[in-house]
Amino acid sequence: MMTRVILALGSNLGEREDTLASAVEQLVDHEQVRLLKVSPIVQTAPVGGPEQPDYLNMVIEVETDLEPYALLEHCQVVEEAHQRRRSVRWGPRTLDVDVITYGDVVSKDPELTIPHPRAAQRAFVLQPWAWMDSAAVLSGRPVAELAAEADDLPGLKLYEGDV
Ligand code: A4P
Ligand code: MG
Repeated sequence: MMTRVILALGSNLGEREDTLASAVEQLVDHEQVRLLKVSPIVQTAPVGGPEQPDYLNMVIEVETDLEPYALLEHCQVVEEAHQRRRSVRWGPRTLDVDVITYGDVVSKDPELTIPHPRAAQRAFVLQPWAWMDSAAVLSGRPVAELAAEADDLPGLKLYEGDV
């Protein structure tokens, strides 16, 4: 049985746009993962953590029959393939891949909390998601409405490439 999943990607070090493109490619280059939708890329001011560069963020929707923990592990393999180093919490990174939703599954496990515990407050996840799917709902609320209420919305703009 295939489940629909939202994955969020973020990068604020290195060749951010290339990293996102290559990460999406690697995430869906798996027999058990199929790409359904891709959001626009947004440039976002960092939320939390130390002073750090702006992020590029995006989300994708995939369909998978990987179990949630196997999917998380796959995401972490892709992070590691992009020189992700875990040092400071909320610190700068070449690539972060978060599982935002996994079907209707709700899990409070700190190893894998679903829906992602901070997604409902973060425009850097919600706005690209709403642009990708205007009918999207998170925990019973329209994603577009949640995005409009998020504190970090003013720091977000559509990314149209470095000129
Ligand atoms: N984990 C639990 N639930 C999940 C989930 N749903 N998806 C665990 C992914 N991982 C989940 O993550 C730490 C642990 O969370 C993992 O071992 C996993 O088992 P991490 O990626 O190692 O560390 P992190 O990303 O620094 O921590 P965290 O708490 O996930 O950070 P956030 O909340 O994701 O914030 N500002 C902008 N503009 N754009 C960003 O993308 N990202 C962050 C990271 C902060 N500020 C940002 C952005
Ligand atoms: Mg993370």
